[in-house]
Parts: sequence; C-alpha cells; structure tokens
Amino acid sequence: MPRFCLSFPNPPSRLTLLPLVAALVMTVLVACSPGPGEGASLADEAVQAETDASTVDAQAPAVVEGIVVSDAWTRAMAPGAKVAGGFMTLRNEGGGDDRLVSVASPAAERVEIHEMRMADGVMQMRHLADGLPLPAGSEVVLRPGDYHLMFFDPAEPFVEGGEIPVTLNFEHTGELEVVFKVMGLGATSSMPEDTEHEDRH
Ligand SMILES: [Cu+2]
Repeated sequence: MPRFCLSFPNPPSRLTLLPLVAALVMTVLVACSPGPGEGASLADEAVQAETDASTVDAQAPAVVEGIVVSDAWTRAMAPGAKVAGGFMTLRNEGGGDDRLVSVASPAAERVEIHEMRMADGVMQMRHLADGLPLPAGSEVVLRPGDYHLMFFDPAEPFVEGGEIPVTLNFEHTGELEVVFKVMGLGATSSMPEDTEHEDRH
C-alpha cells in the first residue's frame, strides 16, 4: 500500500499495522469457517462458538446485501478538538459495484469521506465528494494515513470506551447502521494496545 504514509507527520508504522492486519485476517477466517453441516466436528464447532462469542460486540461485522463492514473504530478526542477520524474495513461481497456515497452520525455535526495522499511532496487530505468506490469483490480499508471518515463538530467529545452510531449510505445497497468503537487517544488501530507511542518490539 501507499509509501506516502512514511512522510506523514504521524505515520502509522508497519509494526503497529501488523496487529490490525492480524485482526483482519482473523475476521476473514471467522467469516470463512465452515458452519455445522459442512463437515465441522463437534470440537470444531465448540471452537467456532467460542470464537463467535468473543467477537460479538461493536466490532462484529455488519452486513447489508453483500456489503460487509468490520473493525469500525474511532479515537478519543483531546479537549477542544473539533474533528475525529473514523476507520473500518469495507468488503463488497455482492455481485455488483457499489459506492459509499455519504455518512451521517447523530454524534457529529457532519461526517465526510476523506483520503490522505501525497501531492507535490506534501501529505494532503482530500474530501471525496463523489464517495468511495467499492467494486464488486473488493475490500477497502479505511485507516490512519489512508482513506478515513472525518467526524466534524461532535456534540460531545468522543470518550475512550464509547460507541458512536454511524449510518453508512451506499449507492446500491442503501443504508447500513454501524457502531464505531472509541479507542484511546493516539490509537493506531482497534487493538487496545496499539498507540503511536508504544514500541511494538
Ligand atoms: Cu480527514
């Protein structure tokens, strides 16, 4: 993925992204595990049940007609802050192309879809007025230093441990309600131990 992250003032390091990647892989594995009747043994089912139980929270994937949203999170806001980023993984498992066209939340005055990218040697943030394309079969990750949502003028500052209700509006599949989990200030992923101040070695 984009090398330009390296020159962003607060670059997510590769090391801090690893747990996020691991979490995504786990999500995929859970989603792809064979269900009862597909040859799973009782032991496998027990393991599966345990895995399911541990993922039933705000991070549980939400699905509307082929769109799968997982790992939705945002960050606690510093006092006086007016914006917060929003991050998640979008998978289009439906048969056709789609597009995230708009986002809304009762917890913020407005929510925009943004992209970070290099322009003339400077990292710039761009408002994607036409939304975020989701071709059939694609997976698009919104994360720090890349695509993200931007919450503007929250009614109350986001507090770690909180949950932010968000409505995602897709061009073809319509609206999907998702809860964004509020991680700590400076979090670089939805893993509680990942912050930009921690050495992952
Ligand atoms: Cu932004």
